[in-house]
Amino acid sequence: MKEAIEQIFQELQQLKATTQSEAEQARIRFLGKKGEITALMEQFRTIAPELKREYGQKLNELKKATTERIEALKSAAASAEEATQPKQDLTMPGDALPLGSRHPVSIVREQIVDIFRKFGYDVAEGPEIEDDYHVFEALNFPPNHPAREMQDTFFVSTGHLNPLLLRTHTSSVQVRTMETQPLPIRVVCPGRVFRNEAISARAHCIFHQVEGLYIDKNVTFADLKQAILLFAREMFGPETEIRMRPSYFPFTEPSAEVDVSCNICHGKGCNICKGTGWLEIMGCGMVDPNVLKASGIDPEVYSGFAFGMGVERIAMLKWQVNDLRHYFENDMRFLGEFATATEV
Ligand code: 2U9
Repeated sequence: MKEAIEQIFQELQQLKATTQSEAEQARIRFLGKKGEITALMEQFRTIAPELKREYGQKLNELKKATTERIEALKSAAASAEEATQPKQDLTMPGDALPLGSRHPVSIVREQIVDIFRKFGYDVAEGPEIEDDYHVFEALNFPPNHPAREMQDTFFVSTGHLNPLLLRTHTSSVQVRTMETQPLPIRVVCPGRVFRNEAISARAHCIFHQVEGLYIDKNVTFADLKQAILLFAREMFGPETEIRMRPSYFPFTEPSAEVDVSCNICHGKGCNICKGTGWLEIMGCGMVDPNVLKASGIDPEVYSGFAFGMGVERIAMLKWQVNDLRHYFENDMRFLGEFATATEV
């Protein structure tokens, strides 16, 4: 028996297995029901009691060494097999990655800006945190105008002459353009604006505007009307008509609100246009002489027109979305609707 144990110890040294199944064969050979070590265990029961202690110890060592050796061979073979066999079926089609899409407000803002680019306008952007001068003072807002009140404007700093605030319109960018750029000026200014308003289906404290400004010699209200008509037809279709209603803004005189003919009912009256056949899309007017003067432009020589529109409002009309809040919630079900929406 002693020799048999020694012999197996020797064999263990030489034992090799290149696959897991070869390692399993070796386990069966030594430790299986009819295995060599199992047979020695059987034999052990019949040996003389004085040898039991010594042989028992040897046999236990042998069994332990064999088990460990076979386990080591098995795991080495498993890693080798894993390394040579592809884990996945590489011929399977891949999983499609979830694709993002442009936000509807970005789509419409870009569409508006592109139309004016085509008309020869430059694009300018400016700071969202502005000062009172560029948002109100230079735009002919009187010192006590209600838009300057805390209820309407988010102030960043107060208590001095020119407080910092979140811009309530992008007109401040046009003011900066007038201060720095040579005449004539033809510019559109897209951007985010902030108003201290309660959030509802029709209003939000953050929204986006595109404003425009054209200053040159002999710019007239007729030029303004033509520019807006061409824009409306590019944006809402070639059949679109516009109408202007008198309005008031501190920075323009005269001022107007612009409506486009309803592209849903074509003027017949529907629930989108509330039966009127018209949809309000923007405000506009001739730049007030005080605004030109404030930025060092002589109103006796130059004149200009300006306009402004809310991007969310245009997007609501375009896609018949009835609640402004959808544009701010980033619900993937809503945003997914615009995955391929690049055209009207
Ligand atoms: C300068 C001079 C004049 C920009 C203008 C409007 C009319 C207007 C509103 C539309 C909906 C703002 O988003 S809204 O709430 N805007 O009605 N904006 S004229 O006039 C300017 C701008 C800059 C130097």
